[in-house]
Amino acid sequence: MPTTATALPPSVTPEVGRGGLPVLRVATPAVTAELALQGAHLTAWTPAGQERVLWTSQHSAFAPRQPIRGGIPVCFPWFGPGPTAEAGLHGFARTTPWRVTAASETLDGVQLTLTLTDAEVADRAAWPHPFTASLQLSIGQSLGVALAVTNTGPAPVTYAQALHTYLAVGDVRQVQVHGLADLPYLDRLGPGAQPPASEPLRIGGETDRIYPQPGTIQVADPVLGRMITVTSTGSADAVVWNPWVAKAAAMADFGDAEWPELLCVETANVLDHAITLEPGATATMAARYDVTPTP
Ligand code: TA6
Repeated sequence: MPTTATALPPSVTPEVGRGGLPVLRVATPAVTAELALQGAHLTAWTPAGQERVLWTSQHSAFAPRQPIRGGIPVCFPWFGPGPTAEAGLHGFARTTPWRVTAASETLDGVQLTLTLTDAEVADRAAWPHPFTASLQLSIGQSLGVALAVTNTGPAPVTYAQALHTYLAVGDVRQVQVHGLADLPYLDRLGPGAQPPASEPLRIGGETDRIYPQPGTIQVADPVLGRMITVTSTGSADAVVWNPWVAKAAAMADFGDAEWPELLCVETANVLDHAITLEPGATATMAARYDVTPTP
């Protein structure tokens, strides 16, 4: 079990989680959360008085080097299929254990920093570049997640990234997504580049779209009576995804009847917006999630 490289505040407890994966459990009067060290993967975040805000499949694998289906997968250093046939979907960061390198608690909640370097990645053949990545989380009534990547090598390096956030919703067919109007988007289901659609976006089928990052996206959920606001910085793309019926049924780690329970709103730099870092440079991409009750 990877140990934490730093002392933990009383509200953060290391435990053996599902499938034997080491996790940190966060519990304060304001919030509960769970983070798997594998992938620095936040698998649960529930502000006091709210329903869970992050969705995780009841059928997810929890096993070494297996992706966790739900929460906030940290997709790095690529998004989607890898550079080689052997390279897993969405990069190696999400299936590699990270180290806890800082932990503290304030009135606003718990702050955690986890770190990953190239030396700790078992198989870097698909992307053999020196790097240091850190994920800073601020876990309270709101959630802040920041992914900083430093090029520790002697040559420029290019990577793609996403905070692939699975938001829990009451029924995806009834949510309205605001903030994407007037934006052309890439429909990844085949049609390709599309003109702006009307506001708000409603989900009526399998949806897999990349929008030029608008900055703030709001998911209005009439079933759970809340609005989730996603505010991103340092990202040029937003990905919106729901597998709908057929794709959910085709995924072994996704329950056939789970697809109405979630909508992925992902903060990303992908495709033409991949990041190129000069030696020694650092780039940070961050997202903040706020939950407000709605009448
Ligand atoms: O971001 C959308 C997407 O690329 C979909 O095409 C689908 O492959 C999904 O990600 C899978 O994400 P996950 O992180 O759960 O493996």
